[in-house]
Amino acid sequence: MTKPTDSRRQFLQKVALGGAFAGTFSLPVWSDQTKPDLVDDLPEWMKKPGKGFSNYGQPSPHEQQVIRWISANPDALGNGVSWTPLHDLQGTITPNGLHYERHHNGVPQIDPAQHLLLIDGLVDKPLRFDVASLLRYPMISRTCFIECGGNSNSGWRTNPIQSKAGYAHGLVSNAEWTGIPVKLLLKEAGVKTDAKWIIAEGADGAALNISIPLEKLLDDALLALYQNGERLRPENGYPMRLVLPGWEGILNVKWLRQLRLSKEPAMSRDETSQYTELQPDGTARQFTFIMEAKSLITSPSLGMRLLDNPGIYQISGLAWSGHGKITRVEISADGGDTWTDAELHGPILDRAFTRFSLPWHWQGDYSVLQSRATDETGYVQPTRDDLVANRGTYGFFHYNAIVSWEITETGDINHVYGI
Ligand SMILES: Nc1nc2c(c(=O)[nH]1)N[C@H]1C(S)=C(S)[C@@H](COP(=O)(O)O)O[C@H]1N2
Ligand SMILES: [Mo]
Repeated sequence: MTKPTDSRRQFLQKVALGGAFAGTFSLPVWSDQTKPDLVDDLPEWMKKPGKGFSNYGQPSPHEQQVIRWISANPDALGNGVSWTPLHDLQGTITPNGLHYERHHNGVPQIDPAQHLLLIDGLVDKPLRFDVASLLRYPMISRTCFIECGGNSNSGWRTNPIQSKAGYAHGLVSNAEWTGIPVKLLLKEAGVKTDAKWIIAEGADGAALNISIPLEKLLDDALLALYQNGERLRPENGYPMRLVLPGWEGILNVKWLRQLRLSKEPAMSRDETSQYTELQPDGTARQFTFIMEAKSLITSPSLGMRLLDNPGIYQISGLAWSGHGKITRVEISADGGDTWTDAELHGPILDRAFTRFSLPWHWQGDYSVLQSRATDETGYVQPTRDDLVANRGTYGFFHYNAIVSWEITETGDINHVYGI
């Protein structure tokens, strides 16, 4: 194993997308320079009329490998997760059919004509809404990520799991949600002064309930009805769900049926026995609402191979923070000894995915690729060693350490915990 002496030289800053092209490097070219005979060489699909129209479009049959990976309880198939294939996607918006899923007891098949939302408890007047009346309220759109508190938690294991990027870190997705600001509905109900918490309940077979501080619901919480322009998918909460930008997935209650205002949290199952984190000193963290900054190189990543030896590769990935905007992503090719700033692709949105990239000249030697995110609060994504030193390895939730991809001399990629 040989370490590159100065990995910074391997990054081609001057050809970065959106940057100045006036640098010392010329743009790499991969196009085939031979000129095919375009007239005689027509492909089959140009020699006959194409297929007709479709009522609802589907991906190309050649993209059938781009799927959510399901990991469900064999004894209770509706309990488990399915992972977004982040390694197969580009840009920042997660297509609705690939938004990750986390269900505690399956996907209820809700008839919207029968679904009701109740706002009660410490309010001046309890309110009940059907879907049709909610659709008449003023709506806003907000692009943000939702991330499960358990995302990436295989990182707590002793040995690095050898799963593709999305199948270890894809319990996070990013969508444009459209719906009603919850504060509007709470105002209508009239919040009593002693109300401090809201207990939200879903209309699924789990009747999942969870306590949320009232301030968040009076701030930026959304009662979402639309997801990337269309009505919510059943898996993601149809006909309505809470979206709490930047806050742990469990709080984004799907199939929402009740908001009960109260003085105290409910101390429900999912905020006591689950979604709490055992710390090294024997105490447990509770109500850890905000998802801290994280980043992930999605390409190159495990399951891919570097074919040219040596060659130029676009390092590309995603960064996000529940505290606000991403301000910086740095890349290392030597396991964290030296770092180079990646290009951030705009628009950089608050508590949403930010795509980053950096062209890298792989010299054919052993490398360990890492990305490190910083958010607008100045918080820097920790190394795994730092995270484990602070939290131990029994916390289960909120794993956000730097991810390392080992590149071997043959261009193979493995998940490692460092160099
Ligand atoms: N009613 C209800 N809401 C729920 C859940 C659930 O099982 N039932 N799962 C929660 C958890 S743990 C997460 S991470 C997110 C997942 O949202 P998604 O399936 O749309 O990605 O929904 C939350 N809301
Ligand atoms: Mo979750």
